[in-house]
Amino acid sequence: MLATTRRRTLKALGLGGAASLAGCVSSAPTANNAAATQEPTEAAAAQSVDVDRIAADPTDIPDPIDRDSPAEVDVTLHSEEAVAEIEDGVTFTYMTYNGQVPGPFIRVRQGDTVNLTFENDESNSLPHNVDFHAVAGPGGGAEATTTAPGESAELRFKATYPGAYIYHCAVPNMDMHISAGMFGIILVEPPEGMPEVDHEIYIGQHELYTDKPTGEEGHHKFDMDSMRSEEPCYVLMNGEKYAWTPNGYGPAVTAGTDETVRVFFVDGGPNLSSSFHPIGSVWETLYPDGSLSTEPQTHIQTRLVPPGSTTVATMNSPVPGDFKLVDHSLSRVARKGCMAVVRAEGEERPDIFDADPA
Ligand SMILES: [Cu+2]
Repeated sequence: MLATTRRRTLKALGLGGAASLAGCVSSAPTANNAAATQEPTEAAAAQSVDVDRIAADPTDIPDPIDRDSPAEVDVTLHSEEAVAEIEDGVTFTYMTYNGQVPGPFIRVRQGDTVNLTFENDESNSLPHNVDFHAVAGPGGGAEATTTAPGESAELRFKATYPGAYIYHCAVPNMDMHISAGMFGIILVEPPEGMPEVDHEIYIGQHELYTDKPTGEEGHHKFDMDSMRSEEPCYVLMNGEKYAWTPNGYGPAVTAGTDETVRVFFVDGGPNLSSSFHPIGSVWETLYPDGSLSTEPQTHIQTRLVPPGSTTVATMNSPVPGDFKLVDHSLSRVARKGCMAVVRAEGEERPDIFDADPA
């Protein structure tokens, strides 16, 4: 019975396979008149991809820190401009750290010294850098790491305060670079560490501004006008439409009904806040804005996460099923691709949830 209910829900959320309707940019052609207004010289065909999967693996997180003294940690971030698919048949030239969105999850301990090497790939076309909100220093390191294609820079910093922080590109067109994919999380664990959990996942939300309606096949170029008016064509979790759902690469994680999942969530933006909610559940514990030096809140249904911030939250489900992580501004879910799924497996618990009591 639960399976039927789940299918019905997926259909209601627009996951049945139908293409989204056009209209993310007021000046863009709609699906109905695209052929009439398309420029004949425009290379509309999807391009061959440089990266097969731009969506970062949500479980690709360094292990919790098992040290009781500070250390020096070497980190390399390599900026890469790369063509990849937003969804089937729709390509875009992303800007990334290490060829993935969001960028690599960096995990250190308060008091650690980070030796950062920042590389700008020689095949890139633009300068890039990195601004860490975990850095106590001018620009979060942005000026110190600004490099032209083919160059590299080094930055040494001490992680003086704990928390989960965004890092992002901060060149003058920073909104464009973040929108194209240049953001991630650096976690600075407090000296005592964090409570033990069974699973950890890493999800990054951001929005893409392109020159074609959502879902129109072909190569989408970045569109400054839709960014200026803050009307994105796509709002995504981990860089691709429904990437970590059963309709994409599969659930972000599969956990037992007796297990706890910790979600590290970052909103790259550059402009939209996320109303972060687990459908069919609540956040059991939640550290607002990734602040780990406060007590967590408990039983939070929806948490606003502004651009340039994070949240760290745990969830668990006593009953099996698929639990959709969404931005509760639900048009972004139904029409713009914003969703990830956490799957719970275990015994049915009709005393808690019974979809067919008759
Ligand atoms: Cu950049």
